[in-house]
Amino acid sequence: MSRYYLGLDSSTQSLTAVLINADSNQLLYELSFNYAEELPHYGCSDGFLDLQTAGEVHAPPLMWVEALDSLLMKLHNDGLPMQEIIAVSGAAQQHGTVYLNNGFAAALNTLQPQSPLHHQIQHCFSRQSSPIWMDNSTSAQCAQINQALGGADEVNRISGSVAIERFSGPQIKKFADSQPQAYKQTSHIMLVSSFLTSLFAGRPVGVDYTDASGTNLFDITKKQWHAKALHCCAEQLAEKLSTAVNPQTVLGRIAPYFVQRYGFNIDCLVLPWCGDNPSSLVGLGLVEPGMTAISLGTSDTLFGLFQQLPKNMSPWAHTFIAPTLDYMSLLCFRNGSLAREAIRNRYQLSWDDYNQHLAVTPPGNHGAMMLPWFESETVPKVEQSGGKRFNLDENDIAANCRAVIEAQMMAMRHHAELAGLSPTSIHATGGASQNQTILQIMADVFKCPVEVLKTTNSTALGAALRAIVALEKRPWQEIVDGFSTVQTTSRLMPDQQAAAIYRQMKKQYIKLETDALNN
Ligand code: ADP
Ligand code: XUL
Repeated sequence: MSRYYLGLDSSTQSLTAVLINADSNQLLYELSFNYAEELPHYGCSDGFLDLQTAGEVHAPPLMWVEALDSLLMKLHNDGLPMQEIIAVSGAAQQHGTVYLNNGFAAALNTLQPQSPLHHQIQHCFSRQSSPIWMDNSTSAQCAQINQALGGADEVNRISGSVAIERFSGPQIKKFADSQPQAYKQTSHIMLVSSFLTSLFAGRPVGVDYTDASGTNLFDITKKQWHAKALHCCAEQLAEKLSTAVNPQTVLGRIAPYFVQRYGFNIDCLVLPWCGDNPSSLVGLGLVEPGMTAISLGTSDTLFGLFQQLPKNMSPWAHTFIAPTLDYMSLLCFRNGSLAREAIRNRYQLSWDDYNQHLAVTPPGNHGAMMLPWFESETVPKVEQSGGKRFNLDENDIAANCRAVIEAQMMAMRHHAELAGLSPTSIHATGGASQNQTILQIMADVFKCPVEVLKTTNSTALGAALRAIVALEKRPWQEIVDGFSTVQTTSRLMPDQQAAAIYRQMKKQYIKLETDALNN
């Protein structure tokens, strides 16, 4: 019998499943289910509801549940070896909150296989829609939390992030303050991850440490809810959240509903779902401190593992507990491809033309520099958009092409260091990671190798790999190294001369950034 593990990823727009074989280290099956296409009756064209109130972005939790049933039915109908799946785990979009009444536990305990889940739990919600990570409507609550806990720096030190609008704590506070009756009728507050875990476990399960770190309510040093933070958010919050769970805990056997309806083995085990970013970290093979990933997408995201919290926590970074129980930092630079595209469009270039311009300009760009904030920026927080040029002629196309890439890499290195990350190797992903010229500048600025991996669906894959570690008690590195899709397709080494130039240039970049922030 082969050892199969199922990993799921409930993201903003879709639910994805991957099935892996731990004997052959292969990814056998991948399937995505798009909410908008397959479940149009929820009215979520991009996976969320279009609310009229400024900054509010919600999604219907029943849509995630119906997607889960539909996806599992597809796996079953596609003839997957459901009987041989040893364990199931998952990951979900972070920060979103689900509010359930006192009927939830009983409903989970008496699930009938003849009827889909969304019919059986539809009356268990004390709030019909869930605010998700795109919700930006809680600035007032963030200010109140910061004040109650002794300032933004203190909230950052305790919880790993300054109070942030999309984080669960401010969202819960807003609900408790504005709908006190509905809050009173709430028995369980879950994150998307723990809500979906509870369905598989057949009982309400607490949030895992990785996702608890995205709430502003969790003490990331002690790995437990922070009493004062809970208290300043809402009454009786500790009971409603229940104890946070170590992500490597085996929660027990899968609920009979899944055995009878989809043919899972009665002994199939359930692990807690994590946040999607922590899970993706594992799916990208980042399991040792020092390893870092950079995704060059619409925005650029950098995340990596480290062991010790820095003395001064960067206000721009989010620090989460990682699935390995190390720490991970996440930095999201809003101007990623947005800024690169701004330059490309300004001079009407193809990516080939762009790379030619990079090829004819030297590292250091003869001292020409840029602050690449073509849109408002999140790291560091800059409200006003507009790239700034220094010693750089706007008509010098080649120098502008190089300036934006060098500036982005300098900013990433500088802010990674502030967040406690000193990359020793970088795994590059995302649309622009196919551009080797850009990746070479990354290798030179960070002075470390940059690798491109085969991995797709790293979040769902990470969930399945976590389950192997929890059950087979094998080392993380051994599991990700053996896994065929976590292997490198190309590797770029830093050029020592260029790295020395960038070391000097970084100091100038930091000065430009600091001056701009102070003005
Ligand atoms: P998303 O954040 O939407 O998932 P992707 O990871 O798919 O984004 O990346 C899309 C971006 O990749 C595009 O906006 C484009 O600017 C960029 N891109 C695609 N090909 C190249 C290339 N050869 N060089 C640089 N950037 C590229
Ligand atoms: C991370 C964040 C998003 C969501 C979406 O802080 O808000 O990456 O996890 O998937």
